[in-house]
Amino acid sequence: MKKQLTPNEPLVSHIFTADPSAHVFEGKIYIYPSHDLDRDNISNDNGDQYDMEDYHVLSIDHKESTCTDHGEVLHVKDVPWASKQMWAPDAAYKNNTYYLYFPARDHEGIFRIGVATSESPEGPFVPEPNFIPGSFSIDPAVFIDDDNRAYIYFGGLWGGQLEKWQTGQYRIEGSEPARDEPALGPRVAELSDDMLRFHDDAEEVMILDENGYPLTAGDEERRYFEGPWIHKYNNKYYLSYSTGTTHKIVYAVSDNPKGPFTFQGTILNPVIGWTTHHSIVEFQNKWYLFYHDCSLSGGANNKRCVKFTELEYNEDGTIRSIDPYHSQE
Ligand code: FUB
Repeated sequence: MKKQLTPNEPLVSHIFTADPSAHVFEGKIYIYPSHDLDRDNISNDNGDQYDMEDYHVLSIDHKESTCTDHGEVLHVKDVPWASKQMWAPDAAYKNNTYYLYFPARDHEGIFRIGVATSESPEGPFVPEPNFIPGSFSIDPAVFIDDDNRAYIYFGGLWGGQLEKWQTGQYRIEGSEPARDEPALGPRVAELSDDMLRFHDDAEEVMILDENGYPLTAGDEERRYFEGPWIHKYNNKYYLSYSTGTTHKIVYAVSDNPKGPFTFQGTILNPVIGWTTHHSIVEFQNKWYLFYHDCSLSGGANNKRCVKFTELEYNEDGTIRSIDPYHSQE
């Protein structure tokens, strides 16, 4: 299935898609999104309305300016450890292999992160029988640094259960810190050479304000909620993420892939719909933001569509804020 491309318009409209993770593989942009189903589920803070079952892979043919849907590449019924809710995935390439990282609830209802492999960026992907040991919560994002070391970032509040892991164990009663306490950060772990395990235990990523203090849990305009993404620009590491309750994509910068990161500003102002989720990729010397909104369904929070737009830097390395519904400048 192919569709003509226009910036800020849905990449595809024959299915609902969300949470786009974009990468350049084999000279094309491949997008690994969630696949929202056209169902009307109960809606709550636990995220039950996001009842996804499978993944499709999309790719952009720059010359023809079309987007292709390569079809279903992995279904929950083929993942032995997973029961439901195939949420935001990401992909990586190493060892002549394409890896698809994805969160889902296990048979106890706890979110874990799994990995599946393929010889092709288009899939299909074959899952490992078990989730990655030591993994938890949602929204994996994998970054391979210039030295070929790979890092996985993950974690999301509320439905994503991150606040339930504060002791290092899953505690059902775990809740967000008080508003004046440090906010919870995403987690990061270096991946093993085979990309199938954590090389060491996951650590919490610190996000600091302009005075070097951790952002607080009550600072909802800036604190981490879900959807981490890492990219490198001019030798600095940029961690971008959703603020959840204030519906923005913001970013922080560090000299080290594990942080601490210093908060910088907003990349994307709120879109139509509750969630916001993105990725950033460089292609042919331009930078692009992939994101989603709920415009295709007329605002249904669980029926989203993936879009893209150009992303621009200022001379000092800061990113120009994007208003999703007005052209830049
Ligand atoms: O798509 C389900 C969840 O919604 C994702 O995992 C979050 O990042 C949010 O976009």
